[in-house]
Amino acid sequence: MPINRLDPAGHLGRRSPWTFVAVLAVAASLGLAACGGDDDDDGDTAATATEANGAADATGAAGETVDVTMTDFEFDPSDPTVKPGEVTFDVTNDGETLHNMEVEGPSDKAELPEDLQPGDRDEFSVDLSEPGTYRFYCPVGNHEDLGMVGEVTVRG
Ligand SMILES: [Cu+2]
Repeated sequence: MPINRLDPAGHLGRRSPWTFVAVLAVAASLGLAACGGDDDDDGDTAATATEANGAADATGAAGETVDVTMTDFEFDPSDPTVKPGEVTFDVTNDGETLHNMEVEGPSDKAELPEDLQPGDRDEFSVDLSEPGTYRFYCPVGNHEDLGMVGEVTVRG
């Protein structure tokens, strides 16, 4: 009887240290997890920044938009700077004749789907995921020669 009582006590006695070790192990792993969590947070911050850039590269929705005003015969701004990605040009014709805007991107050209009537506004997107400087101009008539040219700089 006393032995039976001692035995459960002994088990408990043996169990307790193990339980204590288990608690330590859990605490340690929680501590590690917490440290890991901090590391993950740092990693997430970097990953988020990378993802943001990746998203900008991959989708027009996340890309930069540049507002451009066309007059007779200039672009304003004529030298915008953007982040790499799919860039949208939101273009307004404040001139008194038809204009358009064509960007010679690294992989392809892009322009407004139709020449803009005076007072009209439209937008188009172009893949500018490669850093560099890309020319744009008005393809209507001789507007290019009249000064409707510009350069968009894509930051590296
Ligand atoms: Cu023009």
